Formats: sequence, C-alpha cells, structure tokens
Amino acid sequence: MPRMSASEAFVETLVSYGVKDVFGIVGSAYMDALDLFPAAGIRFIPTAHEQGAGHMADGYSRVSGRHGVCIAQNGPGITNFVTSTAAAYWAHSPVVVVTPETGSATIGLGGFQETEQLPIFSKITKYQAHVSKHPRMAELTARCFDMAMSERGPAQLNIPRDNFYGEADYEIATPRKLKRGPGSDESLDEAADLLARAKFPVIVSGGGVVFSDGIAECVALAEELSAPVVNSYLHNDSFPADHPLWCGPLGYQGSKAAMKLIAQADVVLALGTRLGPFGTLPQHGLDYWPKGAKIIQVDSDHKMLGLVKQISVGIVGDAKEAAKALSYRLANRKLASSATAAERKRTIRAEKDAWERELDQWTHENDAWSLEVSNGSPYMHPRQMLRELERAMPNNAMVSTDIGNICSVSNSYLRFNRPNSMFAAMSFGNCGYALPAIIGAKVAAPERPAVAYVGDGAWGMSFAEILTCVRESIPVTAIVFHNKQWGAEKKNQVDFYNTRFVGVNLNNPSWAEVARSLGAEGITVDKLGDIGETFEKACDAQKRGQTTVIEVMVTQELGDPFRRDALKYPARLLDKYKHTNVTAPV
Ligand SMILES: Cc1ncc(C[n+]2csc(CCOP(=O)(O)OP(=O)(O)O)c2C)c(N)n1
Ligand SMILES: [Mg+2]
Repeated sequence: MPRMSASEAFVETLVSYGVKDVFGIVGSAYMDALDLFPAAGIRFIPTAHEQGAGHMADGYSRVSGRHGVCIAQNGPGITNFVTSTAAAYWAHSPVVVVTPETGSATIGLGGFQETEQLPIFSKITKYQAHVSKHPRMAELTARCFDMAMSERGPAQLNIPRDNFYGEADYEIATPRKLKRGPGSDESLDEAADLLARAKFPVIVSGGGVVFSDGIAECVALAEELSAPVVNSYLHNDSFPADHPLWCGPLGYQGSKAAMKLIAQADVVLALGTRLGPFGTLPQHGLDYWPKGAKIIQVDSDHKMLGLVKQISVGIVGDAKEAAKALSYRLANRKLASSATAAERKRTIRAEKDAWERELDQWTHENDAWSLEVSNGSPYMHPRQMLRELERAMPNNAMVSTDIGNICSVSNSYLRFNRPNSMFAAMSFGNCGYALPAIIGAKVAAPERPAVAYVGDGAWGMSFAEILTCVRESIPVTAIVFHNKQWGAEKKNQVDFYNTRFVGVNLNNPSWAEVARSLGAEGITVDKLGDIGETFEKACDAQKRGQTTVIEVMVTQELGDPFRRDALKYPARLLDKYKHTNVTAPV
C-alpha cells in the first residue's frame, strides 16, 4: 500500500473511478485536493451557484450513466446543494456529493461556516459516509462511488476539512461492478404465464429500462407480444418513438393514445418503473389506469413493488435482464395475444393518428381565461410554438425540461428515438433544474445538441449558469418561454381563486438582452414562422462553441393545471375573508 496524503488518496480514488469532470465552487475547505485535479487529469468546472453544480452533476450522470460529482465549501456551499441533491434523488441519478465540513477540532463551537451536514442530507441521499479520520479517506470515497451506482441515487461523502491533511498507507479501490439478475425463476414463470394468457398486454417502459440499457430487450418483448408500449411519466426516451408499438407517455400532459390503449389492457407489464403516483393520475378527463388488469411490476428496488398500485406479480430485478428472461420464456409458446395482433396494431395506429390530429388542431387552449388573454395578443400560442420546436428538433438531441405550465405541456411534443435523451426535473419538481442539468449533459456528451426548455420564472432562478456556459465553453441552446408570469401557479388562481392574482405576474427584462450581456447569443422570437430556423441555427452554433438563449414571446394562456388532484375551492369562515369564497362550478 503506497504512502500518500489524504488529498492524494481522495483524488486517486476519483481517478480510479474514472472521474473526468467535477462541478462546484472553489473553497478553502478542499483546496488541498483541488490543487491536484489538473495533474490528475480531472477538469474542475466552476459554476455560478452550487445548486447549478449539483444539477450539472445530475445531468452529466443521466446522459452518460457514469457518476456525476460535485463539491463545495463547507457550510453555505454545502447547504446550496440541498435542492439539487433532492432532485438527483428522485431522478435516481448516481451523483457523489462531496461535502467538506468544518474542522473536527472545533466542531460544535460555532466557528465559521459550520452546520451539521449529515442530518440535512439524510432523507435525500441513498448513502452517507463520514470520514472521521484521514486514514479512511480512500475507503469511504470508494464506498460512496459504489453505493451511488448500486443504489442509483446520491451518495454523500462528508469530510471534516482537516482530514484532507495527513499521511497514511492507502489502498486505492477499483469500481465494484455489480450486475443485477432478472429476478427469481418463480416470479418470472408466473409473469410469463400471465403474459402468455393476456389478450391485450400493454408494457409501461420506465426509467429502469433506460438505466439498464434495456431498450432493445424491451422492444423484442413488445414485438413478441405485439404489445403497445407506453412511456412512464417524463421518461419519453424509454422506447423509440419511431417504433410502430410506441404510444407515447402516460401522466400529466401525456399522450391520449397511450392512455386509451392502456385502459384496454388485461395485463400490464410495468418494466423498470415505480409507477409513481403523480405519473398515473387521470389526465385529459381520462381515468385510464386499468383497475381490473393484472399488473406485473419489475423494479430493481424491492421497496417499490406494489407501493403505489396493486400488483399481481412483483419481480425484483434488472429491467433489461427481466425483459430478456421473459422473452426467453415466451419464445415458442402459444400466446393468446397473437390471435388479435393485427387488430391491435390497427387500434394502435388509429389511436396514434387520432392523437396527432388532435394535437395538430389543438393550436391554443380553449378555456375562457386563455381565450380572453390570447385574444388580440401579438404573441404566439404556446402549443403552436412547441409543435414548431418539435419539428425542428435535431436528431440525437438531448432535451431538459423545467417545471412550469408550458414545460409540462411540452410533454406531448417531446419524442425520442434513443435513450438518455430526456432530462426532466422529475418528481422533486423544482423550478430552475433544466439549464444546469443540460449543461452537465453537454459536458458528458459534447457531440450531441443540448437543449433546455425553461419558463421565464424558472429562468430567473437559473440563468446565471449561462455564465458557466460562456466561461467554460459549454455550448447549449436554451428556449425561454416568455409569458410574463409564473404560469403554472397562476393557473391555480384562475381555476380555484376567481382569478385573484397574488405573486404570479412577472415583469421581466428582455432575456435575449440579458443573455447577450452575459456573453451568449440572445434572440427574441415572436413569430411562429421564425422558430424552426432560429432553433436549428442555434443548435448548429453549438458546434462552434456558441450558447444561444432564444426567448420566445408567448401569450399568457395556460394548459391544464398540475395539481388539480390536490387543490380545493376555498371555504372561508371569518367575515373578514368571506368575500374570497369561491363556489365550485357544477
Ligand atoms: C423551486 C421551486 N419554487 C416554486 C415552485 C412552484 N412552482 C411550480 S411551477 C411554477 C411556475 C413556473 O413558472 P415559469 O417558469 O414562468 O413557467 P410557466 O408556468 O409560466 O410556463 C412555480 C412557481 C417550484 N416548483 N419550484
Ligand atoms: Mg412563465
């Protein structure tokens, strides 16, 4: 075991785990290790805010399947990681969050930049390690990397800053390569029996199919069963959109074709999805979940099986391996679904065509408030604008989406033919996710066009990371939906509070002008006819290292709300507030 310093042991472990890029903001707490990064061949990417660094590590890991790493100064630098760590937790991203802590000799005295860093992250990490003594540096660093990958989520490496100093004999580990199997024979046999007897099987392809690199196996199984395949919520890249069996995403602003088809299922195979509650809520007035169907669920985490939906068979296994094992079991077997395969393919085609026609005709929202605000507006209808972006989307693009009304509506217009292409702010749902996430993705896959969809409110939270794009030559294209409002929340005030607006109107500068002053290109588009060409040129400009912010001027109309499920009409009892009562429409 070679003798080295604790900082060397930390950096050598990073090298051993293949780390090439680390996101963060410089701080004295870990400067001794940072100083070694260039010599170790590790690029340190300084960001505008630590939250941005965390989201970049997340985006980086999501596109590459490798670890994302972020690091910051103890205390405030680390608390700035909280939101991005929570987002990575719900996106199942293998991020290693390195959190140097106040010095162990003075802990508890309230010196400088001190806070207890482990409790803060305890509910948003899959694993936490505390380097209590410097000789454990290599061991615990390696364990965090292994755990982030095998648990699929953030691991926190907490290091009292004094423990970067000191020497010891260190053994540098190599990555532990764990492979999950397909699940137990018994559960797979049972699932295969159900699938063989199914008359109208439907597959829900989830994030697990992407993480396990199992698209080909999912396609093969779907073809064997001639089963329609729907994407789980915000995993539109979990099945190729150009495949005839693809039906589009379930969930908020998802595909009606997907919903109408799964509603007919007698057996559902939920492959690599936890069937999150938000992602299976009724949509477009369709309560589509097939309550009478038998559900087979495959998840690598046994705690997800049957958690949200009642299931008939649960398989603890890798999505790819399980799909392969099921295909193997079904090969040469008589399948009840074969008898109706041709008819089902026609049904799929018809539902998809109907949904496309509906989208083509659905040029604007039709509720009274939307009609009023868009009437006479010089700006574009959001849906038409999204359709134009869809048409101009470069092949092979990676798209991140933020949280907001227009970003949510975009779900209907985002289709992908390859995995690792869509990076939505998943169930943590934080505004300000998309720009930093796509910057991280671009670092991991510089050859692919990188596109962020962001509302103007969320943009206000995150646009500072354009500085990172410019300073570090990480070219991306950001589409900012300029509607002068926190639209998603305004929609609730329209629907539930008699259009009494509190805190939802935004008075913005020109975001194109702001982009130019930050050193990027900034373009304002207010005509539908200009979108496609502007967007294509901006994506092309990435090849020359150019970041572009395209500010699209859209009307204030708003699509269906996020949380219809969770809101109630106000019921006020005090005289003082009675005038704010709203009677529910009948
Ligand atoms: C960090 C954070 N703060 C607040 C919210 C609540 N929220 C959800 S959507 C939304 C409005 C987003 O507005 P904008 O980005 O302008 O997009 P739009 O809805 O107008 O399309 C807000 C404030 C959130 N999800 N995340
Ligand atoms: Mg907005």
